[in-house]
Amino acid sequence: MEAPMPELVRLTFEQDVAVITVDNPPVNALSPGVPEGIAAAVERAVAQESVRAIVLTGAGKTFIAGADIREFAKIVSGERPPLNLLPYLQVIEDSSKPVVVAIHGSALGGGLETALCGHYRVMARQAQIGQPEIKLGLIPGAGGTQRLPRLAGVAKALELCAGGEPIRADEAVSLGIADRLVEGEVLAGALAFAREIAGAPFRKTRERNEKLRDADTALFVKAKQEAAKRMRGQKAPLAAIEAIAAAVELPFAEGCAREAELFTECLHGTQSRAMIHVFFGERTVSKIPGISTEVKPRAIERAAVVGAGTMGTGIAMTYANAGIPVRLKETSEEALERGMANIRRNYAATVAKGRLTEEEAARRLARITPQLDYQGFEQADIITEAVFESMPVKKQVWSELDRVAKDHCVLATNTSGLDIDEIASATQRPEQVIGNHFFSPAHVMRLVEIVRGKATDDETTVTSMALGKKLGKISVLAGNCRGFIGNRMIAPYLREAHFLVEEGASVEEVNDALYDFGMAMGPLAVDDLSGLDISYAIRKEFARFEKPGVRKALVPDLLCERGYFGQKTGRGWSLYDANRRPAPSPETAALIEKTAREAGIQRRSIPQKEIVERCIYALVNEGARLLEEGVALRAVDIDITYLNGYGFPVWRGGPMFYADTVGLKKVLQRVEELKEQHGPDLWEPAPLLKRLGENGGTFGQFDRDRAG
Ligand code: 3H9
Repeated sequence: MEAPMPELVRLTFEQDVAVITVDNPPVNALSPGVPEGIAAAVERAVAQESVRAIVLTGAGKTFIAGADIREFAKIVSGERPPLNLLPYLQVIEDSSKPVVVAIHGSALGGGLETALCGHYRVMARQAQIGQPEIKLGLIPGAGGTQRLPRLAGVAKALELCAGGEPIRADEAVSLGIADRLVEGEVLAGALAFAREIAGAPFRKTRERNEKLRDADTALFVKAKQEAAKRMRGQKAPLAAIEAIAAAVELPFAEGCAREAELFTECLHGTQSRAMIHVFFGERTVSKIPGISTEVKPRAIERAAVVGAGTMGTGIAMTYANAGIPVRLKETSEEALERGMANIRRNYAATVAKGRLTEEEAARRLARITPQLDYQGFEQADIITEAVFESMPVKKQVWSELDRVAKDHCVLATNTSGLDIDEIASATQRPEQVIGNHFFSPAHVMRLVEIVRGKATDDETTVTSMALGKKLGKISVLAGNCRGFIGNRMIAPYLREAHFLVEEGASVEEVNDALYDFGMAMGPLAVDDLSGLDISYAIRKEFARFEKPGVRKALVPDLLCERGYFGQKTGRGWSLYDANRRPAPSPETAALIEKTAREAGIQRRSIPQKEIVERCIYALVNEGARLLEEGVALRAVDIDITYLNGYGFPVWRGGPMFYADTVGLKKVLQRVEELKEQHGPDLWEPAPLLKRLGENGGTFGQFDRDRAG
């Protein structure tokens, strides 16, 4: 008796065409049983005499979104055997009856590799295909690097496999990856196509070698250079390029073997573990424990923003870009015009770069209504206040807004660290007040910290989180404390960078050490970019929290007193030319040396390793405190904050994940040493770090335990 077909894959018949449907919600991943099911279904369809062609499709809203990412950790730990999809997929390619793959939604990673084994592909207009494995620190491991260049050509395959970005159906057709664009229902289009080609000769993708001949060495050299620049520090893009080189140089089977070797190397590396952690982390941060699923987000159809400075204009553009009409208020004609000019300049630059059509830019601009009064604010579903970062100013604005905002309006304050509860106290409805900490430039940066005050109600929280998604942002929920997650952690990180230069490291050594670690910019370069005057103002605002007698960096205030605010004044920690290119500043170096000497700080040459450890472990130690206090819900929330708002390298997984890879015992030991050297006020290990470090724990395990 024949074994029953796994339910994950169904075989049905539409007269002379067999239809194989993968049904593995939510995204039809190639979980155990799916590849086997597809191969078995193909064999059964081939054996059925009346069948002239086969259509392979996905149930629900997508084709196959790839291998099951949840399986990878089990393979690495040895709990599951290595994944070898090739033999199953080859059954599709070896079918004696033509296989037409019907793609709607996404065909990504192993999903595209499955599709490439079909003899034809038809795509819905909105569908996308891609090899995004490098975003998981992996390379295509089921023949993608071997078959894709045979269909798309080597140059395009390099771009897709080493760049990771998906492409749309029309491009897939023009490249020869897909054969037809289907308007309307994709399965109907695929059935019609199958009947057209049934009976005609067809070819196996692995035998289509013509396009491999276009390749030359220069193409690979250029691809490697680009990958090294755009994805600095990442191993997978280079491995993907090497695997495509194997497609050109070796016969198909040997090329596949090389691909498998490279895939396995990546899979067992730390980078892929880190990037898979990030993939799931980006989805985890939207889940808020303790809020019932009954609480639904309110619709946000109209927005209003107060303040047309850098943040306010960026936030207004963010709403406009997401299709939400927005009123933008300023107090003077001049400030309003400056803000609108900034917005127009931004859109014009995006059009000039070819990233937006002129028509679309005009539509977005038209969604922004500049004004000097509160007209129309009573209709807004959310009001975002983005005025100057000063408590009295914000409270004044909120007392006015409270009078004009409608019932159930989300009252969002854009602050990078002020007390949300105090701001909320200026209104009669603190339960509707929430922090929305956007990062500059707000229309570009992905991160928004959503800050819950003590009175903020669940509906406001859920609405803010859902809105973040609609705006194309990653929203991380934070508790209300000075600096929230991101800026509270950045304070000790920058503190160490400042101390290090005073102790003898040069500005360039500090910047280079962290840049080489993988940070998008060195800490002092970030300081210069964001403006030394900004941190100066924050230091003054929070001076009352400082503990007397604790060491403070001396040079940052001195730079500000000289009017050296960083890039905007052409000098700060470094010197900047008209194009904002940095050069060492002898004057700053002399100021640092003199200040340190006068303060009796012993100067020495500082190894790169110490620079990195002091800055990064300062982050980790503060992160551990935030976790224990509940300001951050999970360690992964801290990681996602740092990756998307602070330029932490994605391939290290975020500061807390990185600390886990170093080993918390080791991190703790080093923090204890630093405490010996610099005192407990600066380096007292966070109790959580101490506990985990002493008991062999990890932040990852802490998250799992907290989740229950
Ligand atoms: C690969 O294929 C390697 C191969 O070369 C073969 C090697 C041998 N597996 O994103 P969403 C979950 S590597 C497991 O919110 P959307 C996701 O976690 C893979 N789970 O939906 C979430 O779960 P939850 C290459 C997956 O509509 C739920 O599905 N492929 C997978 O916004 C919904 O996801 C990729 O990298 C998966 N492959 O976006 C594609 N995919 O509800 C990865 C998703 O519990 N996936 N989940 O939080 C995506 O890019 C998006 O999910 C997609 C849909 C665009 C498909």
